[in-house]
Amino acid sequence: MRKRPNILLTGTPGVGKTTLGKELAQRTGLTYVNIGDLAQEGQLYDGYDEEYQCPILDEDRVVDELDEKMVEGGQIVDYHGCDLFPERWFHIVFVLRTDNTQLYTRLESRGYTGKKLQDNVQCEIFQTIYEEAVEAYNEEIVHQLPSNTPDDLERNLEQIVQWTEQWMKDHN
Ligand code: DAT
Repeated sequence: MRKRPNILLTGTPGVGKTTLGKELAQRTGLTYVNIGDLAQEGQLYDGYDEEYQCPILDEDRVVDELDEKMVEGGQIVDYHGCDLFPERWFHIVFVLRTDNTQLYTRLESRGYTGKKLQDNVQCEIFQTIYEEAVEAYNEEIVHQLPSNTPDDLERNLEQIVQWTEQWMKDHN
């Protein structure tokens, strides 16, 4: 069977991971995996976070659930965190970045308010997820992508499609 790469799309909520990931799956034939949806379907939770009013992910069960697919390859994983996954899973990691004002508007229209809204915008300002990514993976495979406009989206898609095609040529 042809070898295919695993790609991690990460970044603060609202930066555009889902939008990019789904379109990328269409264009490459790789499989899009949304960790939030996977956790919900399998109820892969371990308690409830009262402060943020959301269930807490059972990270070990998420990793167990996905491991077989990841070993096979060809997965595009979307999650707003990255240090819970085994380093060996990913061939490349993209951290999407969005300007603060833009992100604020996107999260507000998603219904985020108060502390949840502020903390998420602050997470982007402090580049928390980017730092998490360079700690968790070889810095050489971690790339930041601007994700502010539809032009950014198109450029990111083209770049990742090209990278994927090259990876498949090199590994098959
Ligand atoms: P995430 O999956 O990171 O939470 P999303 O894909 O749901 O983000 O996108 C959040 C919102 O922003 C959604 O309304 C689509 C919009 N969006 C995503 N990428 C964009 C881009 N490059 N330019 C403009 N809007 C974008």
